[in-house]
Amino acid sequence: MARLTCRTAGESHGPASIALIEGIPADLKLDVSFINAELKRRQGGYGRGGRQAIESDQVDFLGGVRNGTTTGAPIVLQVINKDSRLNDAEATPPIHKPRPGHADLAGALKWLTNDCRNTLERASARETAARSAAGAVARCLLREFDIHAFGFVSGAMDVNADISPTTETWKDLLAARDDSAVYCPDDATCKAVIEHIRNAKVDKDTVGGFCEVHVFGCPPGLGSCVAWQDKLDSRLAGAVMGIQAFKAVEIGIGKMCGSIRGSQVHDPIDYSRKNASQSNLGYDRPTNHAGGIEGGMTNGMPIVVRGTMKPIATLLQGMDSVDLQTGEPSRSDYERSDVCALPAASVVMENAVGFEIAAAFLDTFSGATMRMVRASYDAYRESAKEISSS
Ligand code: EPS
Repeated sequence: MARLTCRTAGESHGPASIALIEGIPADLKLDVSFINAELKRRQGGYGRGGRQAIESDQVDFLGGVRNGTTTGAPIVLQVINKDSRLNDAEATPPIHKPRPGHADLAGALKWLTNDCRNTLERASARETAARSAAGAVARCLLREFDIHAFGFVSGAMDVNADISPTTETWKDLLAARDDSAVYCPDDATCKAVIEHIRNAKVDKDTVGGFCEVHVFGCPPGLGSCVAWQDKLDSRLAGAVMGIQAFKAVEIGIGKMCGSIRGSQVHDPIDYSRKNASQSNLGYDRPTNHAGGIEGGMTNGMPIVVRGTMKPIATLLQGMDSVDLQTGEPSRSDYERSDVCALPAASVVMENAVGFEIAAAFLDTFSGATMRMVRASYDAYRESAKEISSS
């Protein structure tokens, strides 16, 4: 079996955003309404610009899925772009004045051109439509094993709330998150984030912020300590850092580890056979500073990933830049954009994290069909029972 992988293709104003997924076993029933609900959520959130009024994202499967069930072949999916105009030169004119913080200048230097259009079309966060759909496909597999990813916005600017959902509380927080204009389950934080976005808009500026994803129900041992490439934290960091505009990723308490002593950082170990869950097998930890990962492997506690998104690079007020045609100073070009896409980014992150967890799950419990994956998982659980009762 090929490792679970995903590649995407497509430009922001091309015909579609596409994903090619390999490694999903046969006979997984896809919950298309769940996938489409994730796409809808990704389009929303306070701070979005005019583009989302044009699009109504829905997933189409072009390969690897028959009657809603995977066949074991590579899956190709697309999300159609209604605002498709890339072959109309007037509607997608050249961009000569790169926006600081966007891929514009680095792309112009890489492909040796003074037109940033091709770069910005591919670098655009429109790509995350396909990536979110791919993540939601992988999460259909995780849900079969009662593994759930829960993502939300935790703050922006001077606000970074400690929301800390637990295995017991996260489902209650879900409704609050989905009712919130910025996908934040904490009302005070939500109001503060909205205020920051509103003020930035008035000032023709942009804001970024903080998102978190918590994963509940993972068995222990996903990932590996034997090769750095297979460490789950390394894979998660790569996946989250690969989301447009993300500048930092932390697992558990993250960089705070450097500020406090070992006795305060590390999570003590308890054992109680009667409290065993599918995740912890009875080994409980009163704290979860490690974010559910030790030695690159899940340790039975919920996985906690934190991401920081920079402010969007397209500023209505522009920024100091240079006209690549003349070399003269100029304000950067303005393309229609969002003031803040942080809520959307939390949805992308939830699905990107879900995808990596599914990849690590299938590395451990592999099989050509869902039945084989289930058998492998059940065999592990049976053996685990013997170990903990011996
Ligand atoms: C983006 C610019 C905007 C965003 C886009 C990302 O698009 P447009 O130039 O068409 O207004 O809306 O994000 C999406 C289209 C999306 O679906 O998330 C950019 O430059 O990165």
